[in-house]
Order: sequence, then structure tokens, then C-alpha cells
Amino acid sequence: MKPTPKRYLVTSALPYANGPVHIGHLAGVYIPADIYSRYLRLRGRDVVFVGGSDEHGVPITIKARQQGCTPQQVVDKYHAMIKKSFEEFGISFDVYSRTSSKIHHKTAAEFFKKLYDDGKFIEKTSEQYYDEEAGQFLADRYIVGGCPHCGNEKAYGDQCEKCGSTLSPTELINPHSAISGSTPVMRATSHWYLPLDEYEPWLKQWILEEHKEWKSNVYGQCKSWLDNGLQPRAVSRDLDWGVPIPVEGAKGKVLYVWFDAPIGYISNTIELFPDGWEKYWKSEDSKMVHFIGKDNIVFHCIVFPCMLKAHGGFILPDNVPANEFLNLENDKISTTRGWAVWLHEYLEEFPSKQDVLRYVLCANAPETKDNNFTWRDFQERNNSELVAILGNFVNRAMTLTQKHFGGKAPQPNALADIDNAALADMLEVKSKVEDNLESFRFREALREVMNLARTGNKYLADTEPWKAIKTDAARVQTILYVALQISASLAVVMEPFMPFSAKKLRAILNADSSALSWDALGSATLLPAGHQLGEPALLFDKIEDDVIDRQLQKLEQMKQAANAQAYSAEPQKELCSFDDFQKMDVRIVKILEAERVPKSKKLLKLLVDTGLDRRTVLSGVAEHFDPQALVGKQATMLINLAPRPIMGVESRGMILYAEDYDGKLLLVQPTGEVKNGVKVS
Ligand code: B3M
Ligand code: ZN
Repeated sequence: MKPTPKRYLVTSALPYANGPVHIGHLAGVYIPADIYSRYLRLRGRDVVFVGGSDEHGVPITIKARQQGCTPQQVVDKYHAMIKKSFEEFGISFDVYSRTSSKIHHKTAAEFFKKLYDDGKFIEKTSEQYYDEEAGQFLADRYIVGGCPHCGNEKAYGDQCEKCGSTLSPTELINPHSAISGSTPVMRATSHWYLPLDEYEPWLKQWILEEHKEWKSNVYGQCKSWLDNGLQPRAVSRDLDWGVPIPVEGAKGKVLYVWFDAPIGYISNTIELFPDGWEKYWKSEDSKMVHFIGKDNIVFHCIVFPCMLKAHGGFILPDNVPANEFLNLENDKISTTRGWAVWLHEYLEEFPSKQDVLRYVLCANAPETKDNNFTWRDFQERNNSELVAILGNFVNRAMTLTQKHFGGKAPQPNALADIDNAALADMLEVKSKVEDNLESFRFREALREVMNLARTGNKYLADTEPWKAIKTDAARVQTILYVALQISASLAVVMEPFMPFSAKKLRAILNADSSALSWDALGSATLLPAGHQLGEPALLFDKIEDDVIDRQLQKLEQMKQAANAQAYSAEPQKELCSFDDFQKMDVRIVKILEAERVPKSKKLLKLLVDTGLDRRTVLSGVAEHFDPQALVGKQATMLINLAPRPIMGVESRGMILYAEDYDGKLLLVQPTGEVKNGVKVS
């Protein structure tokens, strides 16, 4: 058994300040980190909850270029937006700062310098792409070209966003610079590398042997990295945006964003406690926990610990409870496609409903596998859980007390078995929620909270105080006394999950957080007899269908707009002459027959009436059309394309199609019926 830590250092991934934050961020990182920090504070532990914006890296410089402004202007804008969203959602950071701050630059530069002076890096020269027109080396993201796997012509030097493959810039077909459009050349440049391979035996011992308790998704990912063998990682880049490398001869070089960003956790703690930060970072009785998404596991479990180890004097993370991803309406959240629910927009449309989103995202958190947010589920959980279970229970306890006892907690009489059973359930909730939260099982912990409200509802349904009042008022005193204690315990245990509603409930109960302390959670005397309750109010209200329909429509519109933009972005081909155009004989034809080509997934064999003759054409569209749906349709066809044999059939011409918003093919047709064989000119 490990001793109870003296203090906690809770970090949450620093979001890139190149866009606003969305529900995926909240669900994966900030809600769990906030619940955990709030819970620890309620237990009286010494906690510092650190957050901040990650303001370096190539994507920010690309965005600045696109928007015709400086990287600093980009990060100023989004840092302010992100910070505000977190505040509005009650993410209770003790500090939320940024990596463009002076203190961060100083801290990160000193960290690098110490490793450099101690000989912890290796220096290597390699050939990298250089843009002669722009006069700079190109980071992988700045090189665009054809994906060797799927043919996407706009793949980046590090990744193809269409098929998801990881690439290196030299694999791209026809690489060109995203800055000037010119073809880059290879040029030698030198960088510093952290030799991760040297830390492998230590990492294997530390993670695989000493941290078997880590979540299986985290442990599994670490194991596979370690099994595959680690490589030295470059910690510098040729770029003019970032923390300059503090050694001679490193002009034009900055720290790689993933080297400086985690040091941001340290800088932000220093900013908060210039004199007291070290005890959080450097004493063995502090416990550090990193909240992150699954794409950041390798940096937090492998790279950053190696950096800390190489530096010396720092503690290492005790746990890294990374989450999987949240999808939106069964589709991957994508900021480029606009497929997201942005926090600032949510609040415009659901003002003061922060807790509904907090609740839904926690109840549905992607803790062990990717999960899905849907607006219907959001509505359902609000209406049939928050309103019908939690809100309804508290409301019934309150209104009955108002009606029959003038809003004062009544004096209980002898407790019956059913009362004792309800109180016993209430008492158990404390240890159940604690156990779950200490083990980062946030969904399960929240389920226990709701189970307490369910207990309360069942208790009222079984004891029927509204009926009993007619025959046995003394009995009702006891029932409502018990129901009020459950309501008070709910106010305590809700706090980490739904802090806004917990506050509201405290006001309804007219009790402050010193009376409703975590220690007292589950106690049968939280609201003593005679205690005057506050003004009744509803904790939650119903969300109607039309509100949800509007959200769904909005998403659909976003998708269409993003798709439309993607199409208009297709560059124009090189010019052709009028003669070239004249050579093409394009006509309206009618499809008479259509069938699949045996053994081919893609091909359809079409018989068409060209007005001149009937002939066979093959089209690679079998995945888009049911053959029967094409029969009898007019289409546009290039009829003088030289005949080509395809899978043993001669195809004479080419039918033209256009892609719709979802990438499905459509026939290109005249807007009215015309004669078969009419020329398109
Ligand atoms: N900014 C990546 C991300 O938002 C990165 C996290 C840094 S944590 C030190 O996914
Ligand atoms: Zn690809």
C-alpha cells in the first residue's frame, strides 16, 4: 500500500490555441480532471489543478499564414476564447496560463539547457526539405503532396488526413511547399535528439512492472511502444515560432512543441506559486496525475517522463488516466469539417445548462472505448434522468415539506425498516463514490450519485407521504425528514460532477457548503429538524424536441458547408485550347440496361442509346448505384473517347458523374427531357 500523498498535482492536456474547444475536449480531459480536483478539494486534500494553452507548433503558424496575421494574434484570440469556455463550464483550474508567456519561455529554455549541459542529447545532421523560395526548412506539416496509400493529393508530410496513414515527407508523391508552392530541395540541418532508446530498460521496469494498475488502454499502448523499440526523438525544429534554443549556433531553431508543452505544466505551477511550486514537483510525497486524450499517451507516459528523469529532481506521474475519443452523431469529431459541438456555441443555445452537458459527457465518457455523443441521447438523459429522477425527487421532497410543514424540516419519529434501509443506502454512497473516483472510474461514480436519487424516488413511491398525510401526519414527518437528508447528501455528492446545480440545490435547501461537507456526506442529520428551507425552484427542466431538431439541422448545415468548401478548393487544371475542347463529343444519352460486371466490385456494364447507335459502356460506379435505378435515365456522355477493353469488355465512351456532399455519385442530366443524342456544347 502506498502512503496517502501529502499533496496532488493534477494536470490536464494543454489545448492548442488554434481553435475553440469542443465537447470532445471536455469529455476526454477537462471534465474528469475537474471532477477529480473538486473531489480532492472537498476531501480537504492539498491540490493544484494546472491547465493552460499550448501556443506553439506548426499548425498555429499555418493558421496565421492563412488568416494573414501573426501567430501571436492567433493564439491571443483562441487562448482568450478557450479560457472563457473553461471558466463558463466551471473547470476549476488553479491556474490557466499559456506557453507564450515569459515564464514559460524561461523555464523551458532552462530545462533544455540543463539537459544540453549534462550531455543528455545527441546531435545529428540529416537531410530535410528546404523551401528555397521562402528561405526556410519545412516542417513535415508544411509539405503537401500525394498520399502513396490512397492517392489523396493533399496529404501532409506527417499524415494523410483522408486515409489516416502516418507518413514521412519523403514518401509523398510530388511534394511541394505549403508556403510558396515550390518544389522543395533536400538540405542538411542539425538537431538535438533525446535518445529514448537508452531509457527503454528503465521505462520497462517503471511502467510495465511498477504501474500495472494503469488503465488497460494506457498500459497497452505503452507496452506496444516499448515492445516495438524506441528511437531517439528530435527535440528541436527549424522554425521561427516557439521557444528559441538557448545555445550558440542555434539561430532559427526552436524547441519542438512537444518538448516545451509538457514543461508548461511546470511553468504554470511556477506562475501560480513562484515560491512554493517545488514541493508539488519535487517531493516524493506529492502525487502527479496527467489527464489527457489517447493521442497524447506516448508523450505523457514515455517522452515527458524521460525528460524529467534526464533532468533529475522531479517526480514522475503516478497515473495517466487517458481517455479514448468521443464521436459526434456516429462520426469522428473534426474541426476542419466543422463536425463538432463548440462549447461557446452550446452556451449560447443552452444558457445556464452547463451541468446538463457535464452530466451527459461524464455519464457517457469514453473511458474504456470510443464513445458517441448524440443530441437525442443528450435530450433523453436530461429528460428522463436529470429531470425525471434527480430533479423530480428533490422537488417532491421540497414541495411536500413546504405544503405540510411550512418549509421546515420536520421532527422525525421512530424509524421503520424502510426508513433505515433508505438511510443505509445513503450512507454507502460516500465510500462507493470515493472508491470509484480514486480509481478514475468517473462514469461509475456518477451512476452511484444517480442511484442515490433513485433510492430517494423509490422511497417516496413506497411510503407515499401524499397519501399518508391524510391518516398519519406523524409518519409523514419521518418520511420527509429522511427525504430531506437524502436531498442534502445529493447536494454534497453532486458537487464534483454538477457544481452549478449543487450550488442551486444548496440554496433551495438553505444550507451552505460548511454544513454540507464531504465528511458529513451520508449522515442522517445534515438538515436538523426545524431547519428552514429556502425558496423552492426546479433543478432541471425538460428539453423539447424542436430544440434538439435545431441542433441536428445545424450540424447537417455545417457538414454541407464544409463539403462545399472542400470542393471549391479543388485547383483548376491547366488551360486547354478551344481546339482541344472541340475535339470532345459530349452528348445526352439514355441508359437502357445496367448490370454488374461479374467478379468486379466497382464496375457496371451499361447499354446506352446514343442517338446514333446502341453501345456498351463500363462505369466504375457499382458502389454508388443500384443498377436498376439507372435504367431509363438520361446521362451525359463523352461518346468519342477511344474504345478501351476493361475486364474483357470493350467500353465505348464515358458517362459523366458528379459527387454530392457525402461523396456519393450523381448522374449529370439536363434539367428537362431531351432527345437521345443531343449534343452538349
Ligand atoms: N496540445 C496536443 C493536443 O491538444 C497538445 C497537448 C499538449 S499537453 C502537454 O492534443
Ligand atoms: Zn491517404
